[in-house]
Amino acid sequence: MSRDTSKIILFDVDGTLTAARKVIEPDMVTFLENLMHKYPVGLVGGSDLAKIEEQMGGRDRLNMFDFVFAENGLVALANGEIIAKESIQKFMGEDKIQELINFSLGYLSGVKLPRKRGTFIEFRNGMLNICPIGRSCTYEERGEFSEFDKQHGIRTTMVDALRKEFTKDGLVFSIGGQISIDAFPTGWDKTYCLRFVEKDFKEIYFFGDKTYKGGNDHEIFEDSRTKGFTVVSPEDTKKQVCQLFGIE
Ligand code: M1P
Repeated sequence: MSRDTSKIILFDVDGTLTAARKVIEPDMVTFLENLMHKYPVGLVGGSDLAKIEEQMGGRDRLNMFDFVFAENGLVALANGEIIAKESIQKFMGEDKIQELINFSLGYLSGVKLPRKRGTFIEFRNGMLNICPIGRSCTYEERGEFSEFDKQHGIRTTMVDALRKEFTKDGLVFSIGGQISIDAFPTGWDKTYCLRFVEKDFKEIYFFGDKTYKGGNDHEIFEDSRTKGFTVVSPEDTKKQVCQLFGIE
């Protein structure tokens, strides 16, 4: 059976193909393998490449996708090969980066939480990931923070403070997952990855769970180049894709 290469289907990772920061389930792998016999498929994650690789169950699994866009596409792979990499360090310069890091650490030093762990700022290729509880928390502690955050708006309040301070410098702040805030230059949201596919595909489908304003799927979901779909879980993703593409 030949593939319909006029279309590409892009998927967010956390909450769309997997549970938050969890490894993909075997039935989802089978589903995607079958889908890839029919259409090109790509991943668009906010996380860095190492985390997406881990969630897909290893490098071989990752390489089966036509495209993998880590950090919103700032690290871009086609058929397992890196085709582009963008650097926030180059874009912002050392002084501004330190200003952002110092402000964030200063802000977090005044925040009391049920628990704090380590790695409050993760420096990636194309973004800084700011995490009030610290990225080295356990899965249980992650869940606990997420509930606390829902009640106390820790991240939304911090995003307001960051926006007040750094919007003038062309930085945006987005709540992508359960425990952290992504910081990157304007335009380096998930729409960034579209430059790698817009010329070759007539239709670009996108499925994501955080498509609401402020969520990290919002911009690509709304973009005129994509047909965007909101899902509520990996199960819902399968259901919607099957309905849309007439798959049994
Ligand atoms: O779902 C994408 C997000 O995944 C992680 O978020 P958290 O650890 O907060 O659940 C991070 O890698 C984040 O950068 C990313 O947007």
